[in-house]
Amino acid sequence: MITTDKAISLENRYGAHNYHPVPVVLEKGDGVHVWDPEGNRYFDFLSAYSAVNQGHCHPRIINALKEQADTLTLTSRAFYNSVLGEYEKYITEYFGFDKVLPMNTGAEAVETAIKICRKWAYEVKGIPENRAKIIVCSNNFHGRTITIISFSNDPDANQNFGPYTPGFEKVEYNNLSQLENALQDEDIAGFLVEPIQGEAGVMVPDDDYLKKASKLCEKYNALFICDEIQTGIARTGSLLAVCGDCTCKSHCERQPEHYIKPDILILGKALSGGVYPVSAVLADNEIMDVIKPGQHGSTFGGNPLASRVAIAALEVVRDEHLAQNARKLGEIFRSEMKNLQKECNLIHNVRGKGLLNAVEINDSPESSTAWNLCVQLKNNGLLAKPTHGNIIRFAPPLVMTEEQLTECIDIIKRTFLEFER
Ligand code: IF1
Repeated sequence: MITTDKAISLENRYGAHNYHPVPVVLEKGDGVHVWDPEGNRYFDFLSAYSAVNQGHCHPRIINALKEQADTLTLTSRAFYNSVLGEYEKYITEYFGFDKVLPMNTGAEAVETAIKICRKWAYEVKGIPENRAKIIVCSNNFHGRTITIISFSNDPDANQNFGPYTPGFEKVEYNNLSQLENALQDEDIAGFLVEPIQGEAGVMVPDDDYLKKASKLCEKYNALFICDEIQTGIARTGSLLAVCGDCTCKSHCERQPEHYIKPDILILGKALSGGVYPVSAVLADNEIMDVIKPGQHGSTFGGNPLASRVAIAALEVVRDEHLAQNARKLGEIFRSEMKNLQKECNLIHNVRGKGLLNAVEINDSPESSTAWNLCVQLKNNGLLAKPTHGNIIRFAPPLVMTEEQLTECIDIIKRTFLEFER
């Protein structure tokens, strides 16, 4: 039986110090709750960075994992397997694309999308070889590989990891004139964007930004690539953040003018409900078919275990109406946080969509106020963690009930009102 202190000391002694965790040890998870080794219960308001949208250890997903784990876990793609084709059919129909390229982590899926975009640029658009450029946004977060951090402007993410991968142009997020200006370059292959910038502090763009950005990409024959690894799978109150108003594909068919279809869609995290690393890149044939046998892959990509888990995870999102719930609870949460803002001087700004929300603390990013608030929240039974110093991200599992949300809002209010800087 391990204790909190023992677990922390073991991680400090034997683990690389690539994180600075909130001082709590998690031993058990169920739905919106997690427990530490001493049996203290917490509401999880980070959801493993939106990987457990379906709640911790969702029984339908765990059962799918257990059944498949007892049958066949990994074959490699040297052979077919009896689950992958069923999963590929399911996920492509679920999101409305011709094909999927199955991968494992989010960063791998982003790298895959970059490779597909570049190959399409040379073989379909006709950009001269090695000249393809992809537009990205400042303050982006797309993962931690060398190529991805090469186009990051966060020194923590890229300092002393050079030399960097070339072929990326940066524009300001939510700035259509800068995007159109950058698209004039005939070597532009695509535009990679987060529908909401999560790590940057839940930066929500103007309502028409994504629609107009997709139209600009169409006008200049560049691929519109959406990284929905954190915002997708119902987190922001619709199945995908990029298509905003709808909570399912059929709604988009009814109101096609609302529907923004990325040329390449990137998914991860909650694609498995946090049970197993599963990511995916979706595109239609004229883009995906640039990849020929032997040109891309991975040992675990498309394994039967991941496939079964992902089908179950997506079924839960649909059957438990998680997008609708996220939309409803998110509106309540932001409204209550804005009321709290009037009662205390700790809150500078409240923003978000669905259950991806952030409270910007009224102090400098260098201050420890947000951190100290998160430690106090932990002591009061709610787990959250600051991003970029003074922004607290609040993102509970989407299975939360209104009653549980009310209890959590009370914890947050009490913590903020009792807090002394
Ligand atoms: C860490 C951040 C969040 C992502 C988007 C790709 C990836 C992520 C939009 C890569 C991953 C994770 C990574 C994790 C913490 C977390 C994170 F703080 F790092 F930035 F959520 F905001 N695109 N985000 O959010 O997916 O390879 O991790 O599966 O690296 O500390 P991955």
